[in-house]
Amino acid sequence: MRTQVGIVGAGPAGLLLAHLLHRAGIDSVVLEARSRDYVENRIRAGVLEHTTEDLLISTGLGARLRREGLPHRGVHLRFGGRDHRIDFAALTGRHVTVYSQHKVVQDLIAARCAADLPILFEATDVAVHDLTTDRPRITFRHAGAAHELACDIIAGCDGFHGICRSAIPPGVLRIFERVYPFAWLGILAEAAPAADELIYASHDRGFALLSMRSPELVRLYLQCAPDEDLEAWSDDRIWAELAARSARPGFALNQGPIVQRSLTPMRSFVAEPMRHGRLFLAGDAAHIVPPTGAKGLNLAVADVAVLARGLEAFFRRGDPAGLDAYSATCLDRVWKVQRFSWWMTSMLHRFDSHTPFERHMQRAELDYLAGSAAASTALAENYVGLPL
Ligand code: RFL
Ligand code: PHB
Repeated sequence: MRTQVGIVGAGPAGLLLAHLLHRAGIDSVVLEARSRDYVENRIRAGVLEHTTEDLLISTGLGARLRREGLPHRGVHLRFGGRDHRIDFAALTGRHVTVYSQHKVVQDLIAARCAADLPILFEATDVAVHDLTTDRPRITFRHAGAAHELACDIIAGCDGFHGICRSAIPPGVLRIFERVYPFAWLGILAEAAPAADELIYASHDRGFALLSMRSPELVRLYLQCAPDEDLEAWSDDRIWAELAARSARPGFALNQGPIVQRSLTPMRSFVAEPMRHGRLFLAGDAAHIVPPTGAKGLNLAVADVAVLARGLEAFFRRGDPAGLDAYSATCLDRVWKVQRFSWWMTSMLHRFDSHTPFERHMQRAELDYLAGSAAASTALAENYVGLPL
């Protein structure tokens, strides 16, 4: 088997890259470890930056997004029993769109299948070889047989636990990492959102986030211990804790059946550079942000937008400049987004190690944000997305 770009991973990064390459007339093969059903129903992110939305719409993926995406023109920060709204539209002229990551994945898979392009689910024993030659290879097993895929370029879009980053020899990558001393317990519940925008609540008991997926489905998160036992959380305990942390006079959550629960560890992680020879890392394979800034999916999209441009120049004109600049171009954005995600996380969560002084600093930061148009604008322009 032979292709121009071998793509490992059918998450948003791998699938969108394949889509952008197809539009540029470049062949690719996507290899995915999981089943189609699994990747299409994996509940993850929910907030699209305006640049992500624009890219999806401008490349023909806007039909359902336009119908089902919920435009949000602001978010609420809730602390001290009060709300402060960050008005994205007034401060930046932009909005974000609430649209599930799994729908983005479904839309991309549908487009690839409609064009009859190769995507192999349940590929096992995937391994990458000869990365520093101009004929890198991917070996894998599929439907009971061993295969080899000869490529010009390999895109490692296989997420944080994939094989591509670890195929890079020791000593090449520099790793930067922070692991936070808490996780998020997330639920999906069949209930109407209590407000029409997201609420980020900072409370002495810990952080809570009230998000949504549709007018009938809410996505709610509670800060918890990193090794929290989900069994110890009855539905009643979850609702009581959410209510306590989001309390405000006149506010009540709508409850409904909890249809999914998960535990998300919180980590900031960057591997530099994002390239080794003919292997290019994109998305979570190269970096992880804590979800407080709603950035992971958007960062994956930004990476592959840069990579697709570089690959187009490389294959059309033999011009390697875009590929040579890929890592530095992406990392410039990655570090800004890391800063924002770290800052949101640090400002809004309860840290058991904090001294009373540090708690005052957190509260003063929130008060300053609430009272300053300059500080609110800084949050808003990062949240809606820095320019691509
Ligand atoms: P993915 O989505 O992890 O996809 C990688 C794919 O590679 C496959 N794979 C392999 N395939 C072949 N061979 C192997 N050896 C393989 N190993 C792995 C995997 O099965 C998978 O299909 O990475 P990608 O494409 O880089 O996309 C990144 C995003 O998924 C991630 O950053 C976001 O979900 C993060 N995130 C959020 N991002 C946002 O922009 N906005 C949000 O609101 C937001 N909320 C979240 C989030 C992530 C969360 N969790 C669960 C981590 C909320 C949560 C709770
Ligand atoms: C979500 O809806 O899943 C979501 C929203 C905002 C975040 C993180 C997750 O910051």
